[in-house]
Amino acid sequence: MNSTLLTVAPTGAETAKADAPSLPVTISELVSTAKDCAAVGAAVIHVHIRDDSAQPSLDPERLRETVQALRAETELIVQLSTGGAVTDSEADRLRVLEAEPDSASCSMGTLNFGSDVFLNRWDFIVALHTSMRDREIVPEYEIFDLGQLSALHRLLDKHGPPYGEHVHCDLVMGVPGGMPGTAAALVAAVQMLPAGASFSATGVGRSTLPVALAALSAGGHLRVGMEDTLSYAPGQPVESNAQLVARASGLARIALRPPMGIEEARSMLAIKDRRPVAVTSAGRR
Ligand code: KMH
Ligand code: ZN
Repeated sequence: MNSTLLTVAPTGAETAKADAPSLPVTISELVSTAKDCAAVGAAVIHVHIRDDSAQPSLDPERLRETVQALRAETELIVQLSTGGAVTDSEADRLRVLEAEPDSASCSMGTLNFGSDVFLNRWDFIVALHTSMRDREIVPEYEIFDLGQLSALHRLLDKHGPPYGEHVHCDLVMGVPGGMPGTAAALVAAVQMLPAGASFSATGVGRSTLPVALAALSAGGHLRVGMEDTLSYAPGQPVESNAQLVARASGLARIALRPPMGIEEARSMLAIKDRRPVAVTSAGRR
């Protein structure tokens, strides 16, 4: 792999706007963040939305509007979170797919999430996987712990490949309750990936840089953003999502695996093209 897929996760469901004023919570803040991040190398945006009071939301209408706005204003691959917040119901999380994103997350198991529980029952995982395939949405399998890779093998063996047939995982490391954000844990996870799968990695909090460096050296891709870390360096709060994407782009260039272009990312992940048709001087896109 000679380029690096960069995903930005700009918002998440856990941080309060009051604690991080640059957290994008409105559709226009999300679009503006998305443009800034695309300009410095992001190809995918992993989206959680907020309501009018900046609280996490899975409101179907707002999800649809958000997907449409990001698609209209950027070329980014739009990935909606089906993880939502730990308090969201399975029904609401499944309904996220009705907003017709390009991609959606599919968390591969239940884990302690700080002092909460992030519940992902087996039958719910199967429902997400099969509903995404029916709707031609590409899943990103979120892996928080090694056992969840066993669950992924079982899912693919019993229920077949995802839409587009390519398997892409995101190793979410350093969650209190999940696998640690270390090079050793990353190598163990990579060894358990299904054959032919690609992976990105995300180190939560202080594990952001160790995980990014380990992922690059293991041939993986990167996810960064304010969903995962609010500290750029000790004593230095993150200023913006684009600051984190720019740093990841720099690391990828140092590794001689520069940021992957959006078209290459669409092809690697086998994304269905839902963008409005653009006619350019070179013809139809
Ligand atoms: N907010 C976490 C409980 C996902 O986006 O799919 C779940 C999460 C994973 O962020
Ligand atoms: Zn998320």
